[in-house]
Amino acid sequence: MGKVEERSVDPASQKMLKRANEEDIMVAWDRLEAMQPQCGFGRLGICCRNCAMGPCRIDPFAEEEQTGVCGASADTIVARNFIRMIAGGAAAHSDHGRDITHALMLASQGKADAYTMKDEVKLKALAREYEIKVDGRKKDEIAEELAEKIFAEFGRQHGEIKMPLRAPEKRVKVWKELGIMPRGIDREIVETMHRTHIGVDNDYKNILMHGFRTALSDGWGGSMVATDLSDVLFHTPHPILARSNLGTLSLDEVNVVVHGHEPTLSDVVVDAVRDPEIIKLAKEKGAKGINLTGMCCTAAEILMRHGIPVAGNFLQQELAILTGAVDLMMVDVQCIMPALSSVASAFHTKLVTTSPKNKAPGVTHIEFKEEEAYQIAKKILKMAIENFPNRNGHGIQIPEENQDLVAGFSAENIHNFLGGTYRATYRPLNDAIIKGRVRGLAGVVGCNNPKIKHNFGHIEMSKELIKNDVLVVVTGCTAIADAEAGLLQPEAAFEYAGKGLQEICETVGIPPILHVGSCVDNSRILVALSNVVKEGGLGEDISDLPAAGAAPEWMSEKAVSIASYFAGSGLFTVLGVPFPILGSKNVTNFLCNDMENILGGKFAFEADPIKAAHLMIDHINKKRKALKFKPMMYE
Ligand code: SF4
Ligand code: MSK
Repeated sequence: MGKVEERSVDPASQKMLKRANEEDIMVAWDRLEAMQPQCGFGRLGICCRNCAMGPCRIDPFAEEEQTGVCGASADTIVARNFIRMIAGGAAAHSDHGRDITHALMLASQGKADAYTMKDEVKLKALAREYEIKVDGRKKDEIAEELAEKIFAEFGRQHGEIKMPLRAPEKRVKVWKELGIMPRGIDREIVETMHRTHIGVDNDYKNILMHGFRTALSDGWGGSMVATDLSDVLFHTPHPILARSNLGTLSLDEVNVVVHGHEPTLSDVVVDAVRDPEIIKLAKEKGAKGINLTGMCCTAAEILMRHGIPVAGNFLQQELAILTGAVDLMMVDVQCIMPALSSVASAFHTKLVTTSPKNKAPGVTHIEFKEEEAYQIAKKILKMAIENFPNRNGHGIQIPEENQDLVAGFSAENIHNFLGGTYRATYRPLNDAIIKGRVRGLAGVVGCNNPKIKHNFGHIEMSKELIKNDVLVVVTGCTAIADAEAGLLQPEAAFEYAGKGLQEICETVGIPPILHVGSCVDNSRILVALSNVVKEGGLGEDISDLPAAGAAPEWMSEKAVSIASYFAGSGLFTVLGVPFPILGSKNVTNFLCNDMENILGGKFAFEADPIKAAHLMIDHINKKRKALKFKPMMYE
């Protein structure tokens, strides 16, 4: 069992890791240790099992260049494996987007009472974008037509999908000239599987370029659909105060944790916990009420819209159960560790799966159906209440750590905040960058990975960036890490930000790090950057902006897709853990160097978050110089 201080920087997590050690309960860090040494071929991306002549693996030290049985080179194998990761991530995000579209369709047809179109302004704006007649029509009619048109984007066979047209004109031109405008959201994922089948594409550059098209179909397609239609159904977030970390669990209330990604069930649970019948039942069982908290991206969805506390990020899912205070954890899809059931079995915690796409052996499954969302939410809550009296069997240890945060920023409201007094505009933000108050912009996103000390990469990188006057936007597990470190509060600007950024934060009353949502909400960053370009004065393309992206602790295929649509949209993007591509010098060189001349963006790998932040700052400075901006105001 490893030292807890080496596993996480978060004191609350350290306490639970200590408990895991003492009680001999395996958590992700232990399983990583037990897995050593991990397969070097896999790490370098040079094993292939795409057909039954294999598995083949390329010896990176062989004197003569090796190939697989079919003749596939290391370049081909690495490129194929890499774009299959993109496809896995794009599929997860896009299928999420499809589910939200389905919920919108049912809501518009009056078949799902729990949902209404709460954001009519956004509904109409989207409808106009999709050339749907708005005037004089009921919102249900508009929503039904919109859902139909968006469904068609998934399986589009002719032309191209619409949302990438939100990018600056020059960016769209780059994609068109390279022939990588996404055509259909599902189509690009299918084509990735086709091209990477035995005996198809073996030109690594051609393979990689299709990988970017697949990633773009996620960021400017499936993820963007998920974000926009969630806003229509559940309303676009507004800045909101909330709390974070394991200390948000309650000693005397029924603790229900929602974990996963989709807001369709969790948003309804937010209503159901306020149901008088549920509150009465909880009290009858000796609890003071129900305490709903979230985990991972589902947490972000209900945090941003309702201020529901966040219990933790990816590596805290097992630790939440280790408090002994979680009466029920309900999960939907993505980033849910199969290990949860074994940790839960050591406590009274009831684990419930809700998606037909995610079941687990021996775990209670209550299938979620949009048509009966409220009743299902209540059924699960009743199960949690019934389980509350069973807590006593195992000691409860809730860490006291419980940080305030502000969340709820979006491409729509950032410009209200940073905009002028009389009209919403990105102008003051652009001017602050041009005049050297703000150096530039950074999107820091992504998961935790036990290979990197939990939360260390996110927090240190974010702090270093704001210290250097870079305005940071965060999503997913990064946002939770930064919240737990107190960085998502306006006061953090005084403690950590450079003078220029501090002045902006003080004037506008925002934190130096803006929480813009869940993993699919990385699409908000793309739209915000496009808006900054369109406002003028910072170049003509996203690749001209003094801006960069990073995923300091990434682990999931979704993060590979996100990083690829960031880089494919023109952003320099730094990863804390290398992609499994180092087994091919050509692929590595293409992704970390040459692609900058083609797509404007490229990747770098750097585990040290301070060094990584400086790679981003150097890039931002390079872009400022190219734009002939004045030196930073306070340097
Ligand atoms: Fe081996 Fe080629 Fe089959 Fe891959 S596709 S397993 S490299 S023979
Ligand atoms: S939850 S994809 S661990 S950010 Fe979106 Fe966190 Fe990464 Fe999952």
